[in-house]
Amino acid sequence: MIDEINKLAKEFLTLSKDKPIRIISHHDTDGITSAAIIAKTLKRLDKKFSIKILKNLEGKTIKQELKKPGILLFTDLASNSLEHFKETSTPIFILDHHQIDKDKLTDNIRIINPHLFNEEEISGSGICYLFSKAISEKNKDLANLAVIGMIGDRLDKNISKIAQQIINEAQDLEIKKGLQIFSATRPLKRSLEYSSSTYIPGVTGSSIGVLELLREVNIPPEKTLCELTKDENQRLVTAIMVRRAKQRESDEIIGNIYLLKFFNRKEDVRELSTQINACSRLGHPDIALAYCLENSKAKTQAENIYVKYKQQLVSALSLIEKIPKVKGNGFVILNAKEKIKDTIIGTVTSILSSSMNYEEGTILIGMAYDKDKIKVSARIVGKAEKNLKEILEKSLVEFEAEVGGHQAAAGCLLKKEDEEKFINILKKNLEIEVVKI
Ligand SMILES: [Mn+2]
Repeated sequence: MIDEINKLAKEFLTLSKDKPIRIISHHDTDGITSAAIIAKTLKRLDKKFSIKILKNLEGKTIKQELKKPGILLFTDLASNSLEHFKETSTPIFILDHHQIDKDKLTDNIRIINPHLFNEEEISGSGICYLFSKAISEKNKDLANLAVIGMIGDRLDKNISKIAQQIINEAQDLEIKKGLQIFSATRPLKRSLEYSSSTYIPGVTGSSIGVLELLREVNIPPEKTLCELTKDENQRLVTAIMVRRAKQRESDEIIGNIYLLKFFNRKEDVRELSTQINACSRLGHPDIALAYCLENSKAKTQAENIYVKYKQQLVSALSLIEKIPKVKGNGFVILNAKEKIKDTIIGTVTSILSSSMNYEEGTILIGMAYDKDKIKVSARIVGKAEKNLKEILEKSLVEFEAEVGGHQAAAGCLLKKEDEEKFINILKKNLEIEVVKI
């Protein structure tokens, strides 16, 4: 794959000579860091470029983009949209890691996707970094951004060889074992309350519960996870394990903590990644991008948005418990309608899937309105033995909607008028899925 990247980088430089470059990237942390890596690379070459960040890449957007002059470079998306490039002869560059339909590849598409090389998993930002390094070794400092993107896509559970190499090349990165509660560099009274990655019953989302827990283990609420003594850390781990006693064993509460110097302060990479994601999802991809490019005004803005995001998340979590649910054998449909923002319904459903409220194997379907559309997010509790993407695809045959994601986490955007009909079909398909197993 590396040889192919080198070749592609050369071609890119030749073909983009004297031409404006238009970068189109995905709106999650991996997509934003991908765009940031390319932006820095092109800036160093003194090239003209523009950046567009998209929630999802639609056929009509591609059509419009193809009419404009210049070179198109897609990062962290487009592998799923190859059919829209067949009517053009313009060279298209794609750096992506999403599922790809090889049959739809045409000669004008120049693409790097690990699935084409039978490579192990690597993030979009990781591929962009390798591309950038192929252009110049001087871009090695951009490995930090690739690490943030990798954590954003949660690829740190199973680190491939290439990903490990990128980690090794990152500067000022420190990795240590610890509780999977972020941020490890902020006061525990905050990080425990918002710890959506490790769900603690009675503590996550409850400031009173947090203070009770800290009093019980005799740890000052202002201390950060990184500042704890060995004893304090052990007491905290034990207390959390007790509260999670009923939890499934598959969830691990101890893991690697990535600390990276950002704006001259040591930061928890999971928090950076969540901040970038929050900014972008709440409608400010421009701020997210500028933040990655270490613009100090963007830093203040990003922090303010993040505070709002955390508040929204905590209130959405308590709200979702109260809305009426459609419960079936092995599945729960949570239709929040207009009560929860479409931008956070996926995160809320993810957090619920790691809480102990549902049995292992339960399929959770979160739904929320997005103007005249409905955002649907499917998650599974525990290990995924069912293919959520397939289930959604099967349920959407009659509708105009494209399914994104993969086996364990999938989603789509549906027309509001199809709400009832979709729920009925989905219910039937979920029942069938349960019978199958
Ligand atoms: Mn990605």
